[in-house]
Amino acid sequence: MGLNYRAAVLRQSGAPLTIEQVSRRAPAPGDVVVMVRAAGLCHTDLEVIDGSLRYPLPMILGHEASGVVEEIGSEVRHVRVGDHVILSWNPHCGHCFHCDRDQPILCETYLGEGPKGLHFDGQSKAELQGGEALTHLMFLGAFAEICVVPEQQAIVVPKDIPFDRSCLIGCGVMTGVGAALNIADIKYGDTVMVIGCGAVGLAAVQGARMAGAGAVIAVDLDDKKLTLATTLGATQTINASREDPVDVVKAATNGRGADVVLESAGHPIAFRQTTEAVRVGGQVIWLGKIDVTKDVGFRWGSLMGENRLRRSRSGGAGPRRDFPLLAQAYLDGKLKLDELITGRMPLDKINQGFDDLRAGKSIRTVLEF
Ligand code: CXF
Ligand code: ZN
Repeated sequence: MGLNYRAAVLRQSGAPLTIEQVSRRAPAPGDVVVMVRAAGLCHTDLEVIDGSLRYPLPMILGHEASGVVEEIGSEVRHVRVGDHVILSWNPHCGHCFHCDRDQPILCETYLGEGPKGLHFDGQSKAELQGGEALTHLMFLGAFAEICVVPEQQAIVVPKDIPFDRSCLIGCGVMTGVGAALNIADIKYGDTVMVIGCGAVGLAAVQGARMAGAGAVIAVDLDDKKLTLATTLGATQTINASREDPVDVVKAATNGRGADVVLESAGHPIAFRQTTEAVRVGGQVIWLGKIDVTKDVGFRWGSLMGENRLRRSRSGGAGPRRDFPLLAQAYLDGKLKLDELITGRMPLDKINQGFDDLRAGKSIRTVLEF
């Protein structure tokens, strides 16, 4: 493909994305040009569309994607033309305070530069007809036929995993599975509770089983999502509109509570339930998000049990280590991804896909290119 291609552009928050003809700029020596083949619609994109996450516009969103490498810059070493890659949304400089302490997710350089929507080199990699620069979400901007990304954000995976499945590993699946495998310390036979069965929660259910949990108790308000949780390995489900999840988990554990509670609902009530439902000495991992200016209330006594409380935004992802492992787990039948895809659509239907996500109708809608 040449320099011109189609992209979904956010020109104004609150307004629909517009499908536009855009062009890419020359890749830097460390860049990789990727032909995007599939991209998932994630809540974080929706937050930008709806305006609760603000970036300079016009912007190309999309940060959960996979594709084929079409071209590489002269300094690229780990990626070759023709490779199949999953895009990583965690650019990091490798030499700041937090990178030096093995916390690339907190990279200070990215936290400074990311909000500008330009790459570390200060460049935009795409422009509108007429030459106006576009910004890119998380240095990606994957709701486009082509994406120019730094080498570190193009992670090579086996060629036999289909793109519509591999793209999910880039965000939602990595966060959920990683919370169980990388963040929580799940012991064989543990009781793990997962609150919220969207894409991240359903991945967390699977991660808990992969980690050796004996019981996985899934909580949601939607019976369809709970049925899916059972398909993916939950041993018990709770519809929180009918039963109190804290009571049910206590009843299932001789009154103690769950060894590990993974939260992926992103609701103040769910956050509060985590510390009520965990046993003393247990672990709570918060994955969900609410408006960062809002408060969450906990009963002080629920925090007295020597619990480990941890927030994770990425499931402790080490993309070059974890993305190929998860792709292989899919190929080996140990990680289910097909079940997470509730819709497939072309780029020009993207606004419909986000309407479904906003209405809670979808787990993951995947754009296919
Ligand atoms: C999110 C996780 C929370 C911080 C912003 C990015 N990841 C992707 O959706
Ligand atoms: Zn995401």
